[in-house]
Amino acid sequence: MFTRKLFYGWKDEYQKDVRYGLKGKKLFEQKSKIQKITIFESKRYGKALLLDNCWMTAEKQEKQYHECLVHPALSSAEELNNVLIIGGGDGGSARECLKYRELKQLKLIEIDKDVIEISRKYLSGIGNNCWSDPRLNIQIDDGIAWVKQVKDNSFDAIIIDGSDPKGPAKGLFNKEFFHNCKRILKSKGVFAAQTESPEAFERTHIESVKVIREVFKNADPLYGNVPIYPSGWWSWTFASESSRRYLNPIIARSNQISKTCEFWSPRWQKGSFDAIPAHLERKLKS
Ligand code: SPD
Repeated sequence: MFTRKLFYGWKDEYQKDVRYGLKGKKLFEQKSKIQKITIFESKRYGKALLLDNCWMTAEKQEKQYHECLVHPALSSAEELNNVLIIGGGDGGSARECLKYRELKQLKLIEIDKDVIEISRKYLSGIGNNCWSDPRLNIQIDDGIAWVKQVKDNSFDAIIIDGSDPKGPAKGLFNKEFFHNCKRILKSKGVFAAQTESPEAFERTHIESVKVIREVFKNADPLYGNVPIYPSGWWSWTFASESSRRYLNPIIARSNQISKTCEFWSPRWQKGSFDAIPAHLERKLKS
């Protein structure tokens, strides 16, 4: 009786003998063709989205994730004519991309149409105006298969905003997929991917960065905090063929964008690329 009362109202993600939870109430749950989709209203971080019981995003901390995934890439790519997002059905990455006035076309490939519909209904503040922006073109498709048939040198930046490497997102972490991304990215373009927690999923993180480094001439991880994700410590990895251009935001662009951000700024980015813990630096070299 006591235990039931104590745990009532909590939603937890379980990973390796640790649980990461928020208090609140479930608003909606549905099984789509692809996965279980849950909307949970948390007391601390507002409405949140879970896929197969794993936290994906929450209204009051999504900027910590989306700004840090998108801006190192879009502030430094040579041009922004054509940008691609794989995943990102909640609209947060699209919203950040569409802040760039010079961006002409944004293609979003999402495997699960229900994630988009449910996010638009329950998490409308995350996608915000992105859904009605004429530059956004949405296609419901499996991004892993879709990239295989895209022509070489098609995109100026590619953002991989998928979920964790299991189920439908497993192939977003493999070498063949990264090779296709490199092939369809222009040589002065920038690739960005979420690469999991260096604490809760250290092995996956290290392996993902290493594989991206085997494929691209230049690639570096960036570390930040997303409190609802396992351990709260998260990573994104940026890559480019021409140089480590993602380290250097183009000033005219970053001045315009950083004013709109809560977390990302060129200064934050510089410090965070530099703040790589010693043990991770060693493991990434070995
Ligand atoms: N463990 C959660 C990893 C989720 C990364 N993508 C989230 C999608 C947010 N747009």
